[in-house]
Amino acid sequence: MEKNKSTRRSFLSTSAKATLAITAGIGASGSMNGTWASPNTPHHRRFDTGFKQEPLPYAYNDLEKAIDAMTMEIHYTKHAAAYATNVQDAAKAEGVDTNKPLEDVLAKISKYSAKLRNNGGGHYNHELFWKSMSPNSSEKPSGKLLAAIESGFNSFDAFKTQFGDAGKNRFGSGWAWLFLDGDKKLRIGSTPNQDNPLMDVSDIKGFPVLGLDVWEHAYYLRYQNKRPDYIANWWKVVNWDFVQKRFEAA
Ligand code: MN3
Repeated sequence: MEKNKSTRRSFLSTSAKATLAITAGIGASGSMNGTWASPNTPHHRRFDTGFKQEPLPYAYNDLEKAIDAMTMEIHYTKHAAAYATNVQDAAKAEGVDTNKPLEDVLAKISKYSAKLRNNGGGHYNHELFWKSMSPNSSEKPSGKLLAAIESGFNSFDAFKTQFGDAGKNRFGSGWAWLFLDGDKKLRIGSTPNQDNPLMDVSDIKGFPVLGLDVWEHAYYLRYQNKRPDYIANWWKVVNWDFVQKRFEAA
């Protein structure tokens, strides 16, 4: 595998044509797990999102520490699946090339319909959300990400409080975010509905590294009105390895 990759790299350096072909191939797959990017591709493009729903990376009952199996199943197979179907419909109706990353559309979402905004955001946010959780959470970041969190928010606990408050104080439905702003500085914020920091219409702008769904459909069966209890338990399932990869790629 490693040998393959370096062969590809040296081949590329001598062939602009091949660069184009392979770049196009990556775009078409919409893979968030790609391990290669062209020299002109920003590193975070490795996390590009396609328009189709990807498989859940664990079982519905794997996150019981924080989220019950029925909530996971309904959330993934009904709510998130509907966003995926509807974003494809809207993209088709509005002439959007679905072989290109969804991120490209979100960056200029003001030019498109409310249907594309709501479902494009909904699809992107949930694809990120599933990957941001794991049954084998370390419950704490490490390395450069931990250092950046500690320097940005004083301590990991202070960060958790501030992020949790962003979720608790979001009136109605929306998301809490940890994101990198244009200066690559970590920031906390929240967005209403299915908006996110990639959107040109968003009050907060940047590259999302971690997002928390605070819509009632994400927690109501177990927690009812107690959103703060859901948020407190959610830290037990955060996939810090994934968050760290996004942070380091941005
Ligand atoms: Mn949701």
